[in-house]
Amino acid sequence: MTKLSDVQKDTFWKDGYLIVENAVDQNLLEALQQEFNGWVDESRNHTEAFGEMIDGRPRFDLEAGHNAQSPGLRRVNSPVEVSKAYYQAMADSGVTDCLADLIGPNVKYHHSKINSKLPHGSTQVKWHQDFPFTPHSNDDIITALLLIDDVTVENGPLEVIPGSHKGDIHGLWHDGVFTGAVADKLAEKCREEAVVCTANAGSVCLMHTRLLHGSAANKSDKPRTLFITVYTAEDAIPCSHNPVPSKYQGLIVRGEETNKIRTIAYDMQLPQMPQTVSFFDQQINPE
Ligand SMILES: O=C(O)CCC(=O)C(=O)O
Repeated sequence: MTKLSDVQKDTFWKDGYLIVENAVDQNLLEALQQEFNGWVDESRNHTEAFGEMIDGRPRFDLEAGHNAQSPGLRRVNSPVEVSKAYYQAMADSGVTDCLADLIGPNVKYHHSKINSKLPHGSTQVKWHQDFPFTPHSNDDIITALLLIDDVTVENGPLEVIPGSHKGDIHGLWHDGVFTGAVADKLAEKCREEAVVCTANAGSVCLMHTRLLHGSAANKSDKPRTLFITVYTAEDAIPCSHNPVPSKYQGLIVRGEETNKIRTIAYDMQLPQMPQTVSFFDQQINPE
């Protein structure tokens, strides 16, 4: 099913991102919200990261200061493996239709996660591009950020640099250390030029894998939860390990399998695999 107009598609390729309202229907949105609230409640029974992904690392990540009264569930890895609602949003929803319109007809799933910023939490995301975390043979790769809560300027919205997907690939290694973030000087420039992406719950922000982006801490009384799914063209073949491995990696969500590989020219240093539950640790305590 076609979801995007020609104007929307042109905007995506020009700016490197596009916000689409009402990407999932109200019933699915409510199911996604309820599921996440259930996980937040469950996290009250834990004092450290819990659950298990297919590679043995924890599925649920807690931020510093988390406790039963004031839970700090900041990351759920691969929620599609433990929730029908999240699986549906990934595999067959308006979001999937948007992906087919942009990098289709043949589209496959790479990985997914939930990033949550609870009220007045400290979690922030430093400036980076996604491609150096997940290099592939070509860059027809989109990160779809589905808003589970309304996102405002106060609650830690995504910030982007329009058009930056057409520029260089910026390294995430500095002086031999993988920081998961661009160099400080570039980050400073990004903060000056940033465009803030706000929208209502149920909207999706579609972001090209080479777009520079980051986000600040949540300074508000409202949570900011995003369901983030990375999709690739079917002929984009991974060149490194999946940072969030999933039994569904490679699932064809639209179109068909062609068994072809398409390449573009670039060079970059391979990423460092996260040793702990999420890339937040790589950015905060680089090794
Ligand atoms: O959670 C956020 O605000 C940003 C997410 C992000 O940077 C990413 O998924 O690459």
